[in-house]
This record gives sequence, structure tokens and C-alpha cells, in this order.
Amino acid sequence: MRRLARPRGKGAHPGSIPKDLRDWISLLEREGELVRVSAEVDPDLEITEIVDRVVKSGGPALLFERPKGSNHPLLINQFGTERRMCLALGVDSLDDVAKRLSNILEMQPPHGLLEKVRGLQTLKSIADSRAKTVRRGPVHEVVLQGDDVDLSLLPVQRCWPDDPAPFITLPAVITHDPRDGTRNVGMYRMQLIDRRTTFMHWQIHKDGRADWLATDGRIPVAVALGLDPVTAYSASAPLPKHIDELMMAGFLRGEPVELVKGVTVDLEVPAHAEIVLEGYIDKDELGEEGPFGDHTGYYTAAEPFPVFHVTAMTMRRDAIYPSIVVGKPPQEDAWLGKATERIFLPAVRATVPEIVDYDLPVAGAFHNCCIVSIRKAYPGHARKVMHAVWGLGMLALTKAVIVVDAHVDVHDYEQVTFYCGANVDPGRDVVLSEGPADHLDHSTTRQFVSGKLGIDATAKGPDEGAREWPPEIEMSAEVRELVARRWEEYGIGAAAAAPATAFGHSSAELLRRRGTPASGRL
Ligand SMILES: Cc1cc2nc3c(=O)[nH]c(=O)nc-3n(C[C@H](O)[C@H](O)[C@H](O)COP(=O)(O)O)c2cc1C
Ligand SMILES: [Mn+2]
Repeated sequence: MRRLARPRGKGAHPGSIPKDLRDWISLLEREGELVRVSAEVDPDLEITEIVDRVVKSGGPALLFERPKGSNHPLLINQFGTERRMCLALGVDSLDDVAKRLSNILEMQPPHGLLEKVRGLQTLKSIADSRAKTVRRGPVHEVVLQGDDVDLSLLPVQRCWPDDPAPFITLPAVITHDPRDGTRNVGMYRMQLIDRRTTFMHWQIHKDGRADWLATDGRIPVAVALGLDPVTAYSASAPLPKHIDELMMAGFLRGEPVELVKGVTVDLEVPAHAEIVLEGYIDKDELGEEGPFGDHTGYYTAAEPFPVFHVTAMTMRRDAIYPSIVVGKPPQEDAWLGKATERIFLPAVRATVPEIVDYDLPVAGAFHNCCIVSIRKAYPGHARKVMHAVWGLGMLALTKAVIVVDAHVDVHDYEQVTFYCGANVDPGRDVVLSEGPADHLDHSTTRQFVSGKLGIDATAKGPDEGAREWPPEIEMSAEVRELVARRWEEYGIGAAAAAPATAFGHSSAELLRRRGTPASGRL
């Protein structure tokens, strides 16, 4: 697999991760990863068509300096490639982030002084991750309240032709659980209703919605727009409900997220955000939200969702508005999803240690398919892992789980296809089950529940009803070495000199060459 060039300069180390959106834009510019568009461009559909082309060709982040009808520049495609996602997280490969997390999850009682000191440093890095409150922040440079609130000042995109209105697409929505006060941050799209109200599209499985459902009457809500890239990413991360996404952001950044008190709500908001919308949502005020051209590749139908009333709009001077377009994959959110796939691997393995690796294909819109490799130890093991996946956090929404043996590269779809064919007797190795479905899945007979498909593509033993399992073909090491030694003598040329693997040109590699993300293996 292709290795990434090591991100140079700022951003290469966790300590120097961008502190806010402006810092991030400078880093992108220094790295040749950003193009400024000075022509006037319409946030109504036109930006989508431009970005769709740029994303699908692996192109740069775009700063639209003159979005039609607004004085605020619009940043988009900041996460649109593997390299930018790595730059955002200050790593060479997304697996490096996972390594830092697995050090914590796999902590053992220390032996000796050196290990104790290391253990304390690790614990300190967790303790220092909590968000911290500061007195003042640039997000309060401009404060609009009451009648002065005007969402139409922002260049909010209408993304696709059948969208009924503009949608805020990259928000970090902050709520507290009214029962225990724990904070949640989630990324939920917001359809504009008028100058001071929007819908809040928190779906049925989401933490923000659970906070709202737990209130008697009214829940305070703050929405941060234009954050440092790690905090923005963290809002999309599927953490267990009781874990504060800002703590995860602090851990990944290597320094805490700074917060200031809201102006009109009893919530703290990111001090360095470009824009914050403060307000409230009532328990019983719903309206028809949507349709919306979504990451499923289809318009999701209009449905009742709650209404968000904005009581204050605070901004930095010359605030920059962040946006993202979702649609038929691959889109910019592919790399947010791949980051989650890699970052959560240690947590998945902490629960199901026989899992070696997993891959959520971008074309499967993440919840449609999960390929998982396991160290198989006993009959029925692949089935056990399928059910584990269907019981693990948001992976519960996965429609199809494919299980392969440990030596199979789950990111190489051609290899996976080979074992799905070669090792599977559909009469014996296919599992049909049922469970919760993604809120947006239009294919299910009933909304929110669906069938589940499991394919056991591991090698089977007699205890699993198989006849004698033949050995896989492989050339002997001696002959490989002999051919390597004599290669020049044959006069065939360099093209085929590398030892052949059965799947040298995987579909993942081919997609990659077309500039589209196909694999989390970096
Ligand atoms: C660009 C983007 C848009 C998203 N839009 C929504 C949305 O409108 N509604 C929703 O419930 N989840 C949406 N998600 C997924 C959630 O952000 C994700 O499930 C997250 O874990 C939610 O936070 P929570 O687990 O604290 O609820 C979106 C994700 C991304 C990357
Ligand atoms: Mn959460």
C-alpha cells in the first residue's frame, strides 16, 4: 500500500496541532493543500457541483472568498483527502492515532520505575484532556442577540436540487444530559427555517437526541461552527454517551479545548470557534425537516424533527463559515469516516480481541458493510464475531458483516472477494439475522429495523460441516529466492521483478489511483 509523505512542519506532532480554524487554513496553505477562490460563487447548488468534482479527483481544500449574498468566506473540502486528514490529526498515518489510544486501553500494572513513570505520563495525558474554561475568547468579538440574530448573514449552502432550503452541514452541537450534566457534542445537520430558527436533525440513535428526550420542557443548545480540525472531527466520532467528545478532542490535540461561558445559555462554548449559535429546543415543537440529499446517495424523506431557536449569534471578526457536502460516495466525509474506523480499532479490539482488523468500505456509506478479519480459534467463531459487531456501538447498524481469516487484508476488496467465493458454501456459511437499522436507510421494510447478512468466509473445519479443507497455493521460499537472484539473467525487465502476490492490483489500489479513498490502510 502507498505510504504517505510525512506531513512537514506544523501539524506533524500532536503538540503543534492547529489551535483554531485560521491556524488550520494557514497550515493547509503552507502545505499547498488549499486554493482560494476569489470569483463570486453561489452557495445555492453551484458550490456543490464544484466541490463534487474537486473531491472526486482528490483536489485541494477550497476557501470561497466571495460566496454570493454573504460577507463571510466559506471553507470546504478541508478533510477531503487522506493526507489532509493526517495533517489535521498531526500524524503520518491514521493508524498512528490508533496506537496512542491502544497504549491507554491496554495499560497493564507497571513493573519497575521506568514503566511507572511512563504509566503516569499516560494518565496525565488523559487528565490534561478535559476542556478548560477561560475568561474570554475571540468567538465573542461580535455578539448579536434577539432581533439582531440573522442566519442569512452566513453563506449556508443549499446542496442538492431537491433540498427545500439551505442546510448547515458541519456544526458541532453541544448539549448537556439534564439527568447528570454530562456534555455531548454531535454533528447534526440544521435546515434553515428563517433568520432565527433551524431544524435539528439528531437521529434516533444519537446522544443529542437522548439529551433532548430527557428534558421536561426545554433544552439549551449551542452550535459551534469553524473549529480546529480535531475538535470538528470529534463531533462526528461515535463515542459512548457518557464520554465528552471535547475530552477526546483534547486528548487527540495534546492540549485541552478552551471554552468560554455562553452569552445567553448556561453552556460553555469553544472560545476559538469562528461562529457560535446559542439557543434552545423545546420538547414538543416539531416540524417537517427535509428532504435532504444525504450520504446514502439518495434524498432522505421529510420527517418531523425539533426546532432550534437561536437567542444569540456570536462570531469572530471576519468569521469564516465551514461547510461540507454529502452525497453519493465518495465525498469529503469519507475521510472523517476512515479516521473513525482507524481510531476506534483499538476500542473494538479491546472488546473483541480476536479481531485483527476491519474495513468499512466508503462505497458502503459506512453502515452498509463491515469486513472483519479474525484469529479463528474454534468452530462457530466467525458467527460469534458477526454478532459482536452487531452489538458494538454504532456498528450495530451494519447491514452486512463479512468475516475472513487473520491473513486476509480486509482493505483489499479483491482479496476479500476471492475468499467470499472460494471459502463460502452459501447454504452453510450465510447468516441472516435482524437488528436496528440506520435512521436514513430507505431500503428497509420498516424504518429503524432491518435484516442483517453475515458471510463466514473463513476456512472451515470438519466441526463446522466442511469436508477436508485443501491447502492454499503458495510458491516455496527457495524458488522465490532463486528467481529473485537470477532475475536480471532472464532479461525480462524490472516491471515484474517484485515477488507476485495473488492480489497485486487490488480494487482498493485501483480506486486509489483514481484519487478516491478506498481503504483505511495508509
Ligand atoms: C458531515 C456529517 C453530517 C452528519 N449529519 C448527521 C445528521 O444530520 N444527523 C445525525 O444524527 N448524525 C449525523 N452525522 C453523524 C453523527 O455526527 C455521528 O453519528 C456522531 O457520532 C453523533 O454524535 P453522538 O454520538 O454524540 O450523537 C453526520 C456526520 C457527518 C460526518
Ligand atoms: Mn456522544
